[in-house]
Amino acid sequence: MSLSTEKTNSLRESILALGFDRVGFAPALVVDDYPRYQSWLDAGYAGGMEYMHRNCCLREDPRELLAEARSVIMVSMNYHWPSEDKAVDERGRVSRYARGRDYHKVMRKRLQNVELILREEFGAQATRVCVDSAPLLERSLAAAAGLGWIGKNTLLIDERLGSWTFLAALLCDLDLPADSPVADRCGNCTACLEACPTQAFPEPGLLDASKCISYLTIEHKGEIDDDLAGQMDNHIFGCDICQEVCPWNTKAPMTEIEDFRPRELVSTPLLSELLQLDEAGFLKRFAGTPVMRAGLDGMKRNARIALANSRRS
Ligand code: B12
Repeated sequence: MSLSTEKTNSLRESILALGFDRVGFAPALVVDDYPRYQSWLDAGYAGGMEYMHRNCCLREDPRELLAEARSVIMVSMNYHWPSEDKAVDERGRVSRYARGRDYHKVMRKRLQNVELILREEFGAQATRVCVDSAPLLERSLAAAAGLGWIGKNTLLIDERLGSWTFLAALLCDLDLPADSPVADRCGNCTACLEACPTQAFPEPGLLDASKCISYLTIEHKGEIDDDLAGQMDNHIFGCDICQEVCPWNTKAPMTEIEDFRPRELVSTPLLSELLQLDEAGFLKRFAGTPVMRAGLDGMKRNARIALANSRRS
């Protein structure tokens, strides 16, 4: 079913009114970038993220997730809060996206409200909410839906919001008019590629996740090679370096979403305190935030590395 222009505009407005910063539509068709994904896997750049290999072909076409899908509604949300200066006093640094309430929960709830509106007011009969964990190439789809361009650091960059955004998708059986992609505005800038302490970008727009501090601190299981650990400074969960140096992020507005307000005990914890935590203490401090993903053992490993790095410098 296709919608009139008037109806389409009213749908966009309803979605933005639910607290999303941007919305765009892409057709639910084969994703052009899929071969890039396949070669990324083949090159071993997914490191130990076995789940990226599992069901990998589902990412080729959103209709693998919802057979009736005709359109993909892509949304983004700004999570940019002012950040403290580089942490001192043997404190660790948690990346900005993980300092407040888990975005999976925040976005899913809001998209479920969009889902209701689509069904009740716009006649959709088949819908599916996808926040991060579904096998969907969110950045490719967001770029196709005109939400920004894919930068050399592989992040989706929005001219107004920079890259401090979360992405999510809602698949539906309505025929929505596709938005146009925006032009790549990275130009000759290579700040992100040069700033990466572990040289995790073999080329612009390509990330070797097995070297990325974000991967090492969040997804990697077991010990971390000394060479890489020595470059991790005090990053104990995720890394923002390739975003912090991006000129498009210097003027990015702050978010007004209270859920993303950094929690004091989460953002820059004392490393010695982390090393003392038991499961109950870990839960008390990090429940409801993305940090839960690393688990207590992962966070203690990261804290040990950060402490060793701070004592060496
Ligand atoms: C696995 C994963 C990771 C891995 C691997 C990251 C990576 N670059 O692949 C690790 C753990 C390292 C990671 C780190 C981070 N992640 Co992450 N991650 C994902 C996840 C689950 C899948 C990404 C994926 O498929 N990677 C495989 C590669 C090959 O795909 P890709 O980078 O998306 O690239 C595709 C397209 O962008 C396109 N493409 C890429 N470059 C170019 C260039 C050109 C010219 C063209 C034409 C196309 C093109 O082709 C690729 C194949 O389709 C997505 C959620 C999702 N379902 O998509 C979140 C996601 C990408 N992550 C996100 C975030 C916030 C982060 C971190 C900032 C967190 C942090 N602070 O530590 C870092 C950023 C590191 C970085 N520079 O990417 C956000 C990004 C939001 C945004 N504005 O871009 C996402 C979308 C989650 C979300 N729902 O908001 N992540």
